[in-house]
Amino acid sequence: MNLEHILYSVEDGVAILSLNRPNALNSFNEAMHLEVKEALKATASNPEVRALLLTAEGRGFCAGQDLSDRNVDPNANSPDLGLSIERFYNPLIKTLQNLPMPVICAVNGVAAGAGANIPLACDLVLAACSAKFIQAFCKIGLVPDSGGSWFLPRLVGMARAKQMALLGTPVTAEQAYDWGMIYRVVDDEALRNEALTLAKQLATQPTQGLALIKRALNSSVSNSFEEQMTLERDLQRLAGRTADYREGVKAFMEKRTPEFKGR
Ligand code: T3D
Repeated sequence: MNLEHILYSVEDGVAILSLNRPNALNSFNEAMHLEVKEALKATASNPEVRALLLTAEGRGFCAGQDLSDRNVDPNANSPDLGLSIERFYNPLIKTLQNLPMPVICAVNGVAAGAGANIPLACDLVLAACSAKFIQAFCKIGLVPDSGGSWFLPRLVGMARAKQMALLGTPVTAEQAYDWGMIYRVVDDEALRNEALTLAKQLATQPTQGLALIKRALNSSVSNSFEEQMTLERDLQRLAGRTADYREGVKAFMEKRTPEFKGR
């Protein structure tokens, strides 16, 4: 991979993808979108990778769309932002949601616009004490995208979702934790290590089982009770066919630690 705007490596079963345009607060231009897409494709197709850590370089996590690419001549035709959402942001969010492994997000600083909503599509979000989540869209006449208008009311309730989306009020990491938006708040200096340790630990677990858990919980948000019970049956059937399930039961019976292979 020829990468200029992100860093990507694989370590102990964990793919580490770090946004790397710190001077523009890691905002997305088209080139960064394409590199992230390629890295996620490599992650999904590498059998050695059993967890993804998404984070960023510098003092911020991500400021959403790079607005310098949108600063057009007032007399020119308006850019088709729907196309940008369809080509880049929606596929990114769907890929993170559907990746068959845990996705850990380490929010290392300010997260604004699409950058505030990308973490909400991840499975476990750790945020640095100094991080802030800002639904900045309302400040420039746009609407929350990248799944924000779907995730936020479900995570924090309609009143807080509207507060964030209509007022653009920054939400601190502590508030985000109290409101159920994220998993943990971590000291700034400890964030990367804590997130990587968690990702590495998850990479030793029954990957297919975890992927099925993720599918079950994500689907529950829009499924009826009946649909969910049927899905649980179907997913359990798949889980029961994995080698890791057999190993888990065998190890339990033999009173030893299981050695999961992610198969
Ligand atoms: O267009 C489409 O494709 C549709 C999809 C849209 C998705 C979206 O995400 S729309 C929302 C876009 N994002 C924003 O509106 C956020 C804009 N940024 C901010 O409001 C603030 O920068 C922050 C609240 C995030 C952080 O504030 P602060 O005071 O900590 O930092 P700063 O000084 O504003 O920014 C630092 C630098 O990053 C600065 O550059 P400079 O002056 O040092 O050369 C600033 O211009 C740059 N920067 C920050 N955000 C963006 C950006 N450059 C380009 N695009 C940005 N979004």
